Amino acid sequence: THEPLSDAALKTWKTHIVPEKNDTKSIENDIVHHTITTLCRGVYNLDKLAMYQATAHSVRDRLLEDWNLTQEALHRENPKRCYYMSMEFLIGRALDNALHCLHVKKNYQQSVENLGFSLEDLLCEEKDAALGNGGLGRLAACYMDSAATQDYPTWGYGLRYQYGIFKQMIKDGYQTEMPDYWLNFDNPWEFPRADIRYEVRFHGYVATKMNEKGESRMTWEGGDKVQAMAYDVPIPGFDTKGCGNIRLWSSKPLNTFDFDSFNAGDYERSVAEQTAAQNLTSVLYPNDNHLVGKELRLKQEYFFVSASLQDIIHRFKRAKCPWKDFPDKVAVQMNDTHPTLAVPELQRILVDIEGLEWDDAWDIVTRTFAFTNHTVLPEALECWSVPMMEKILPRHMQIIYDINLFFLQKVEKVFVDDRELLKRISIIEEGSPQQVRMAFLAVVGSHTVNGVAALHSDLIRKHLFNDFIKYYGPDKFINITNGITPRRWLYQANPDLRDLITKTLGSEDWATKLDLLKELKRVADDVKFQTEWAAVKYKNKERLALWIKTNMGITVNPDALFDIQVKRIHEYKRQYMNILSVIYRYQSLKKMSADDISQQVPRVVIFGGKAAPGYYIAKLVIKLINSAAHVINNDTSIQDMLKVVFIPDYNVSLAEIIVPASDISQHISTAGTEASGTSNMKFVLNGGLILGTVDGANIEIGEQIGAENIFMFGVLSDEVEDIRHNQKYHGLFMDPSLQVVLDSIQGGQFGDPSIFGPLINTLTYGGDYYLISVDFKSYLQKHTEVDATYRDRKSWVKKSIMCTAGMGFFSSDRAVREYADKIWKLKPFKVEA
Ligand code: AZC
Repeated sequence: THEPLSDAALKTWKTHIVPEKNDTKSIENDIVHHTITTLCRGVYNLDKLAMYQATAHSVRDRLLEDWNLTQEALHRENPKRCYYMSMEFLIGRALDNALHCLHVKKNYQQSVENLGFSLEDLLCEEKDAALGNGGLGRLAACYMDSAATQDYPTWGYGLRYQYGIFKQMIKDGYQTEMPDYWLNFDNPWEFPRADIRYEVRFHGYVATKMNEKGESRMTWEGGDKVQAMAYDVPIPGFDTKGCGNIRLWSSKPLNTFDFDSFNAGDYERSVAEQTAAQNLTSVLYPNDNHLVGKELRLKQEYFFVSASLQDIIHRFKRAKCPWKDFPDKVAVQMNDTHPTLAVPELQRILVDIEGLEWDDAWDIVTRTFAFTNHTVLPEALECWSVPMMEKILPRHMQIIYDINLFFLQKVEKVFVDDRELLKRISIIEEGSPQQVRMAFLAVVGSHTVNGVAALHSDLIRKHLFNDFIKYYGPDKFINITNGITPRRWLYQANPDLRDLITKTLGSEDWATKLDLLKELKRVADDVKFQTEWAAVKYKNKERLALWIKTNMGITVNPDALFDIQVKRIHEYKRQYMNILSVIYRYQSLKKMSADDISQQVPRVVIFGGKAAPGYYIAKLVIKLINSAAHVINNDTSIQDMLKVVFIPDYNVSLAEIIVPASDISQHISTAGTEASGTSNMKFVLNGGLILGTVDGANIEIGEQIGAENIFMFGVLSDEVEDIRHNQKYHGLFMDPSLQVVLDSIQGGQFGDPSIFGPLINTLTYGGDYYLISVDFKSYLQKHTEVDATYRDRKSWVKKSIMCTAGMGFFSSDRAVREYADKIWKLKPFKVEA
């Protein structure tokens, strides 16, 4: 709180509007201004990077006005807000997106050209903000875009990692990792808030003391403290004055002198402690759908929720509302269980510090939080050992025990004497050591829990949270199917398709009302339109082919069928099955006469994705893909009918080139394992067909675009358990075509077979947990069907159009509206110019 400015000062303030003119001359002036002032560079010392930075700064000035307007208006009117807590935000690049949101791209293109550069070149100078692993982090970024675009007063909270997801390099066919130190140069897309800092405590002990009312309260004392400093990342909305924000926390050493914990005389050690404090937020844990229970990670999680809650409470207190109104002003969405410590943390603040009674506090907590589950994979469910928690967060551990005790007492009243149920539903899992089941804590601490696609939500109701439904009833558990932002994933990534759609529909309204795409169905049979549509796809394939040629030296033919699987490498996603089928195709070609080969549908099979650095089997899959690619791509006898490409370092920016170029993409997880998937939506939105299993959002995509426009195969999720059971007791049936493929690998056709032994064992000795041998036959059959369909180009193009036309439902605008209506009870808050 500061003294208000005098009226005169305020007037100056209000009339000083940051860049208002978007004509090319003004833009040029602004860019030059930044090269001189912000960068301190002369005309003879300007490279692309400097030019990018100056350009970015000039765009950021234009965003700032909207950012300030929005935050001021929110401050004044104080509507209910939502906070999206996520340990990951996989944003990618910001410049192109901002130019589109502000509708200034054309003029910027011209201005940059007038200054002697090309805008497309400059865009590539930007480093991706890669503060996420995969689907979960990218979803958070899409939701921030949609919340801003639809004027929902929503802020993201996260961590400002200095190292984003590692850079992947392929050496000798193997993945190697390089640190992604993305903040090397100045980052125009963040505002450091040196004045917004909070202290966060770890370790220490719990004591009792009297509060002002003379009541006895617990207090958390001693231990080590670090500071959280805020960095704000503006999130422009498309076509609106409103501008969203993601507040990222960075850990800093505490600079105040703390006599209690100061090691008198040990200077070196105190410097080391300071460095340790800074290291807390330095690196993003590179695991997707897999928990690695490291102490530093637990500290990151607490650091993140502690700083965020202090900030939220600080804002809440400014309006001087009573505590009971907190849930009417604040909704918190927990993106998976990573922020679940926010539940005991808010309870601790309310009871220990604010002096509320336990039950009143708990009522506030459970009306504030909601929780999104993103996975059913057991290895991804967070469990923290009780001894570790007790050491790092002693007071929280007590509170979790109390939350659990009161919860179990209530359950017990309803299900008298059901010891087994109590054991199953307990937040604490017995064992040595005991574990805290974070998903259960999140359920108990939330008013609403959601899954991310219809099948996934059904599965968590039936299995993971089934006992909770017995107690709470079904209404607490809902589905909100994921979505993607059409701005980045079509408007920006696929300019030619964007222009064709806009021309056909007569306006750009579809970019914010994606349901309008269904109007494309009217022209799906129109030959001229089909030709234009196919030409766009071809051009996008040429663009990708050029990228592959330039960066990897591999020639691929844009006339071939582009078959793409890009996503994190994981056994459950079955890239292994894909490469095995590619080898099968290769062997089939090898058996054909030259004449027959020339009659085949040429295919380019493209892979991309990172394996977690410690995930041995996933890394072997990458090696197998590259070994197979080496043999296949160099075999002239197959007349280029098959090419295999592993694109290194798959990331958001590469996805923007890859996604528009697919004829078909693969989403082939074992049924019941992929909660939703979101790249499936991106590909279909861009007119790519999909080959997929009956899993996640594939199912709903099929419903929306029509079963005739999607290639589905494989066992159903409710068959999986029985099949596994049978395999265990009656042994594995190895599909003969699969056996031939495995034999060729073991026979050394793709290099030293001993390398691949452990990979092959996952099928033969591992019990084929992901059912590759079970689905292989129907998978190959679908591939044959894909080839046959592709031969009929007219019908293929029509399917492609019907794909895009049916994707309205999968806009993240729709998803965010559902969150706002069903969970957050949040209204849009329009900011006027
Ligand atoms: C992913 C799911 O695997 C993916 O299917 C889903 O589309 C995505 O979340 C967004 O909901 N999950 C994760 O990335 N990580 C975890 C821990 O679930």
